[in-house]
Amino acid sequence: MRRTFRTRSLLFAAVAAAALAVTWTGSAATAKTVNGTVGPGFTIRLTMNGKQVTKLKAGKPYRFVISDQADIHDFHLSGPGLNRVLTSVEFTGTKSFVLRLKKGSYRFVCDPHSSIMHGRFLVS
Ligand SMILES: [Cu+2]
Repeated sequence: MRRTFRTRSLLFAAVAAAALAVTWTGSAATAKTVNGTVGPGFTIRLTMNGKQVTKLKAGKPYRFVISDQADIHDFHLSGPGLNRVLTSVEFTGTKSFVLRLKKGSYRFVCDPHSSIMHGRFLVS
């Protein structure tokens, strides 16, 4: 009887601590990850859980993890209130950004090859 109570208390404490940990690390930790990939060929993609991103929610934080796999491409994201080169042409590697997007249509391109390397998604 006593042992059961103690076990439950410990379990409760652990759950409470976990809940606090989430609160402390803030919204960035709870942001869903969106994966951007550009290169190594002439491709640019934006995916979430392996599926192409077509819509995201306005005002929610998303962690954009951009993998730039060539020094001839960049990853340029633009839309309402945003016009940002997330990875430059010279850069290769991965960068991470937590972004909150506004309602509207967003476009991502590789600037040097924007006629063939581009995509878009909606935020609502
Ligand atoms: Cu390119």
